[in-house]
Amino acid sequence: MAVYKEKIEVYGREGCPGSHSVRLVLQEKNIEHTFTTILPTAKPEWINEVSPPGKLPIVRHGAICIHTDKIINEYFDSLFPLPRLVPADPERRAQMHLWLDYCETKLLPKAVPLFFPDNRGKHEKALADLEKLFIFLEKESLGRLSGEGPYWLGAEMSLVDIGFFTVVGRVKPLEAQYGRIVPESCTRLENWYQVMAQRKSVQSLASAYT
Ligand SMILES: N[C@@H](CCC(=O)N[C@@H](CS)C(=O)NCC(=O)O)C(=O)O
Repeated sequence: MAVYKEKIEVYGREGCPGSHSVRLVLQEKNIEHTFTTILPTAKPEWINEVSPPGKLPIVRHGAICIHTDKIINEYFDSLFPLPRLVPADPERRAQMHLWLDYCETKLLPKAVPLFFPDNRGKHEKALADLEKLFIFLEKESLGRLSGEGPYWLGAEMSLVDIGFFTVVGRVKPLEAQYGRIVPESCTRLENWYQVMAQRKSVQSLASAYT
């Protein structure tokens, strides 16, 4: 892994999609970093000082301190441009942002009940909602954007793949428990998942985020 003058410290939590995405980006770019788990019950005061929303992940890079996964990931993409994860083309970049936002605001809240056994009463609704949502993504997102694929925006991987993988990559293994969650008709989504699951970055973090 490449080592840079100023060390990169990531503060987050295993199981947290934002922390997962930041770590995937650093793995993809082969950048040396440390990861420190911050538990909700033991949150140091400095977290609220550097991240006014008090949320994780947070990155310290020398004198710089940044929060919010999308901002952190774009920061790393500007700093360490290879492999490029933010498309150079403005239209592609806009699509990336639109779908990353959809992933965080629409997909993630529907999937969250499945991640917690305490929410058992909500599982049936979550599964029904996810079925509709995956069919929508297959047609309106991957169907329009991925072309010959295999990635969300086509031939090249981008932050949108990483964002969706932090959710879909956690939903798919739950099929062992619930049966099919991604409908059989969603062939693009299934292929995309299989390609992503084979990536070294994904495999190196698998035990912490499934
Ligand atoms: N994508 C957002 C998500 C932030 C978020 O909701 N993080 C959760 C953990 S996954 C959090 O820090 N919640 C408050 C806490 O745990 O104290 C970001 O990166 O800012």
